[in-house]
Formats: sequence, C-alpha cells, structure tokens
Amino acid sequence: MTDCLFCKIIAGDIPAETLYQDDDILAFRDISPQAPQHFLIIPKKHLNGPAAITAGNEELFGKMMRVGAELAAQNGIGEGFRVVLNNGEQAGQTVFHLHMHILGGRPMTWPPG
Ligand code: D5M
Repeated sequence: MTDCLFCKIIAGDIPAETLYQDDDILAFRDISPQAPQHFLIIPKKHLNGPAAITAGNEELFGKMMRVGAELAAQNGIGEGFRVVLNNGEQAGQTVFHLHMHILGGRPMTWPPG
C-alpha cells in the first residue's frame, strides 16, 4: 500500500530500529515507547488490522505471536510482557497496518485506558 506508514518501513523508505525480520514479518522498536521495552510485530503483507485475520492467514498471526514472545525473552521481559492489538479508531488504532505491540519492563495496570 503506497500510503501506509508501516509499508514504507518495510520497503526501507522510512528508518526503523529493526529487531527481527524474515519473509513474512518485521519487528521494530516503537517510536513512542510506552514502557522500557516496546516493540511492534507486523506482517510484511498489508492487512488493515486484527479483524483482517481470517482462516486463510491465521498462521501468520501465530508466527507474529511466537516471534513476539521470543523477542520479549531476548530483551529481558520474557517473564512479564503485555500484548496489545488495537482494531479500529475507537480502540485507539492510529496506524492501519496490522501490528502487535509487545510492552514490558514496568508494572502494568488493568483495565487499560
Ligand atoms: O499504534 C501505532 C504505533 O505505531 C504507536 O505506538 C506509535 C508507532 N509508530 C508510529 N510511527 C512509527 C515509526 N515511524 N516507527 C516506529 N513506530 C511508529 P496504534 O495501535 O495504531 O495506536
């Protein structure tokens, strides 16, 4: 998608601090960290958000979660991290390319705001 911020990061047109990538996914640090560790896992194929996960692409979502958990462990938060997926403006989604937030390194409260 030409007008998508995260597609531009995937294409290398916008820099990001990459933690991991393979043919399917990219992981990079969030530009506005909300915890000592805060990174994003995104599919390289453009999907608007979590609601775009279907039976046809659910393996991709499983891979995002596996890699997110592995990166959490590698970054010292394997024992306590939060996974956030925002779907739609009302939920706080601001970038309409599916992304999984992984946050950790501080105590978390519930419910989220
Ligand atoms: O989260 C969108 C997230 O994307 C938000 O936490 C900031 C992050 N963001 C925005 N631009 C960038 C760049 N250029 N690099 C890294 N991270 C970025 P949402 O769930 O849509 O509210």
